[in-house]
Amino acid sequence: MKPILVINPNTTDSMTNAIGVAARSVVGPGFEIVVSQPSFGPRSIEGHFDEVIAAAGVAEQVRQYSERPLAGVIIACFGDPGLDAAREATDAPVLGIAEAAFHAASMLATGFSVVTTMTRTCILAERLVQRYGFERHCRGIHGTDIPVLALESDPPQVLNVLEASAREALLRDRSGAIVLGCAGMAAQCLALQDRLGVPVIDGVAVAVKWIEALSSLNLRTSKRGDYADPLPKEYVGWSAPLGWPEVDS
Ligand code: 2AL
Repeated sequence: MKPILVINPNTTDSMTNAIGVAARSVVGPGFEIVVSQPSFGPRSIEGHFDEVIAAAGVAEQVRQYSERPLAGVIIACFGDPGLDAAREATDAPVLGIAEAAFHAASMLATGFSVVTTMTRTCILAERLVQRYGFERHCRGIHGTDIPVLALESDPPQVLNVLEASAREALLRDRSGAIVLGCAGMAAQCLALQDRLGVPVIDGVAVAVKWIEALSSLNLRTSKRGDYADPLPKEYVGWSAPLGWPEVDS
């Protein structure tokens, strides 16, 4: 069984477990899902400060698993924190769930809308849309003002709020698909798709499938150029174990 490491960049155990359930519900034969979360950092990621600390947590987890023969790594938070750093730290393919979802949505509709959690997190998704070059496909990003950790507390009510926001987004943006803007929304994906009658994309599920495809084609992260291993150097303080040692050849 080839392991796919799914990192929840926040430190809420129940959300890590839920992400594991979502990933295992779609994983194909020959692959297994291994879930992890950082040993430090915010319980949820809802802004720039949270995201910076969470990115270091993602680096910690990739570093911890870097000796294992992974089929791939998934960063299961919609800000894709630490994505480039993770690609330096392993040659396994690494996908962020926002990146994976944008690619899938752009293949299923000419325009998509993102429905996310707190309105203040919309800027994080907006910047990813720009960074990945999806400005011509993403027609709007909509905050529901549901806090990340409240997604688990009342699923039927969350589904109603997501449905209302998605219906407005489809109309206002003239979109053909909805991207879920938080890993904690994975459990709502199929029910929402049934209600809306348009593709609803959960980045956790599509990232698992992209990783299976890349791994089956024996495609790994390029180690030529800027995704080469981090330069060996000493790190100090709490980050000391993350330093890349000199390898004797
Ligand atoms: C997220 C997410 O996916 N996990 C988390 O803690 N925050 N995204 C978001 N837009 O709130």
